[in-house]
Amino acid sequence: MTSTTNDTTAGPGRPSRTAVVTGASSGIGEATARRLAAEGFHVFCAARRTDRVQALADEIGGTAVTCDVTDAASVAGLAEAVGPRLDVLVNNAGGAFGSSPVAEADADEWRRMFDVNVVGLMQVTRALLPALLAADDGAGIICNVGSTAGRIAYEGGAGYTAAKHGTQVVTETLRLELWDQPVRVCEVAPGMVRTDEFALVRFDGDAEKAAKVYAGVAEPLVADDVADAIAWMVTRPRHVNVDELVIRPRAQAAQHKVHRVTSSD
Ligand code: 8X3
Repeated sequence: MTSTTNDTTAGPGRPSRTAVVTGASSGIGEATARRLAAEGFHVFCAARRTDRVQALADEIGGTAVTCDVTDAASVAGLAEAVGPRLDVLVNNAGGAFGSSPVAEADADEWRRMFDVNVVGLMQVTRALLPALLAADDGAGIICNVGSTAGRIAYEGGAGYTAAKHGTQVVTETLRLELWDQPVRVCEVAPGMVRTDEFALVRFDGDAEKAAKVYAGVAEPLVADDVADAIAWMVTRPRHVNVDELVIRPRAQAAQHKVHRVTSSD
């Protein structure tokens, strides 16, 4: 784990509110880090790709932390970099790997999905909870980035939907377990969001397959839309807990009901 900051000192010059965003190297994580910085947070930008989080942290005046959420030692390093107090944790690191039907599923892909979407989220939460409980005025908040895939099933999606159902259930469990503690627990569950990497990673770099996910959809959500929702959720007054927020593009009424305009229409 390495961390570098543009401003390591507390006090004048350093914003009083702090946020950690995991998976900050691209997509929703990157957009959320930018947005929270614009809202006045000092953002710890955590991800495996050092060059990317460093460039982002340099740009937004935050702290870059090289961190693999699936690795306990790496997560311990993140907690060390953050220190004793934290206001906001956005557990965004996650992803989909593969789209095979269950009958042809790859166990390693499934393990990777459970590892990053569920175990990683748990490890980061466990490590940073003491700091969140020490946030000023009991205003600490955890926002887990789930998915509409955590609410339904679809063919070829079982490994990912099972993992994202896991994200949802862990969030709910955590809220029950922390009911009397000064910290809030919420989940944002996005539907179709067009990012540079999500579909490309899922289809192992196959750009044609990835493009088909968004084919004919004039306006899928973009990462900034989700960042906007997250920023709203984590900046509510401290007595307000937005349990879960499902956000989709207008064109997507459900996973299987997407309005697509193709050239043959
Ligand atoms: C992404 C939503 O529809 O690709 O989390 O499963 S979907």
